[in-house]
Amino acid sequence: MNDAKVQIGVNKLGHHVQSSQNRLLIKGGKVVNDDGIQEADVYVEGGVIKQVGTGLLTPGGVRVIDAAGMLIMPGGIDPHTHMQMPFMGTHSADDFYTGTRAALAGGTTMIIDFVACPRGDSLMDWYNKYRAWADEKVCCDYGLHVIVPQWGDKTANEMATLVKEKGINSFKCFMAYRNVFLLEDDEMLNVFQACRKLGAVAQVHAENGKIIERKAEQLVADGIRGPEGHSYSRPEAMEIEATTRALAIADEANCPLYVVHVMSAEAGEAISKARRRGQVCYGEPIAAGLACDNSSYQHTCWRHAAGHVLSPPLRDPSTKERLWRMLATGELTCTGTDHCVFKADQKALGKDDFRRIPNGVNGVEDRMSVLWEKGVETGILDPCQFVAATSTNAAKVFNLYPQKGRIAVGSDADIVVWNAKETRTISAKTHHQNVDFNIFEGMVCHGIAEFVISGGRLVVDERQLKVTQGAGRFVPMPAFPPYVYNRLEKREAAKSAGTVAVARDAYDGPVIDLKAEQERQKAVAKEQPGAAGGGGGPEAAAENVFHRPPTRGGGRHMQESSFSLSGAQFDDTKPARSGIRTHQPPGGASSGSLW
Ligand code: URQ
Ligand code: ZN
Ligand code: ZN
Repeated sequence: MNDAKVQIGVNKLGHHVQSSQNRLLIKGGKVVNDDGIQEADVYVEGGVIKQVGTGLLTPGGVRVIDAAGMLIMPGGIDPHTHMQMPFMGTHSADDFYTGTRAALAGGTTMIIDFVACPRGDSLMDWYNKYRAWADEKVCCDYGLHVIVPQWGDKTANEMATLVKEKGINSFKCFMAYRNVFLLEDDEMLNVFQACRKLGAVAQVHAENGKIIERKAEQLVADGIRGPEGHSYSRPEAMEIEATTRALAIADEANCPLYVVHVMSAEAGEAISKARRRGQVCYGEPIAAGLACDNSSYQHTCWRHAAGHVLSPPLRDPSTKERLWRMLATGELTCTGTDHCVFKADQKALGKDDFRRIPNGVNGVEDRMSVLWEKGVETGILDPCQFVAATSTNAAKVFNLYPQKGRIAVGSDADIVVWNAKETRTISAKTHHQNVDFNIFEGMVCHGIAEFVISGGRLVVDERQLKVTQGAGRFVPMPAFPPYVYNRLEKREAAKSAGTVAVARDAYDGPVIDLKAEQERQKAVAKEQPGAAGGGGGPEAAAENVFHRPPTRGGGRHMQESSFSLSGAQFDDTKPARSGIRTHQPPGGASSGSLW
């Protein structure tokens, strides 16, 4: 791991006004936003962008950054990281200091991490814990999503407080990891409904955890204990099924849904289809899924294979291309990393049983380069789309825009000056992530973060990392992101317009007396030859199973299933009957034999 030049304990609030180092003029580059590219200089002061244009008038004592031939882009926003997360008996190895330092080294200037509250605990306690961990360590700005591992009044109240008072606007549900995070469908519906009411975005880890658990047990029983078992136990169908189910439940709740780490192309297509139906939903592929594949699970080096264990797992090599196409067309919206690293000795907790390998891979430092190389250098994305996928779209979904995700007057000075002409080779030997392995090892990438500005501070200066521990801020994310909720509210109104009671005269005819009807059926059964007291025949069984009364002719109601596994029908023993009357059939009494 590379050592950075670290300053510790610099006054958190004073960093915008500390020195003329914070008056920066970025000159000679091209400004890239999600909607256009222009040749312009950018002047930064007091942590915000003050001017964008040519021939700018700036005060003296300004540090000039030469961006000739380079791109000036909004710093990356990684909406999916897990720093120092307690998980599977250990903690992810990057904490909020090492993790955000690595993020900045790669051109990412904001992370959104997850408050990982285990089942049974208080969301608020864990939020406070995460704030305390992060506030003193973060080198760049950060926000938080909150994992909801259970449902109940307390959870509902805590969600409301988190949204109204604590800067939270997204909650994540897990469909996997039973007894820790997994929510049942009805619990998830409750969380989604609460999100809708509060103006939050629901997130989901979509995998059918219960079926996976069964498959994993079977694999271990069959003697498959290596990391390949992780991949075999989590087939794509389990991700597709859970994604489809989560989308349906979110639609039912009229809640916006953000599907994290979309690893399966078909799961991505389910999201895309839902979007085409008008549902407000988003999919997030991650750097790992866009650049790696499941061949790594077959590697004969255990560490290498275990180093790629994450959930959902990497898929077959054709998946990457399909995920890329969906990102390019906007069917998938944001890119994250799910950065959650574990060192060799931590991964080794599962050396004899893949179920105990802590799940997670690196990416927070690598995402920008990997996406540029695999997306822009290949002609799949243009630089504007790159900005959208790495920064602007996340800012819009999580209501940070245009404070974040844009180079414009008034926006935060979170900027990366990107040298797309040069390359670097990714390696665990040189990266800043606190882990002895890199899933992108050896990848040669165009795109180097030559200068990075975080909250107006120059934190990467000609590739030299100069971070300040604790200098980042918690950025509250307000409820009801307009990018998400404007359309959702209109759609909801249109949907409910079609759900109205039909005006009609009240029905005032007779209503069947079910009890009397049952008595009558029993009496009829007794009359049957061989009914043996009417107690144990098929009719009695039918009474317990079928809730509709017999048809007017006394026969089987054709809308009831009448199959039994033996092939018998419940009324097989009944002779054909006719002439059984109801007192007053619907539509009025009839004198014909039908009644
Ligand atoms: O599922 C996640 O998001 C975390 C808890 C672990 N990382 C992973 O394997 N995806
Ligand atoms: Zn997850
Ligand atoms: Zn995650």
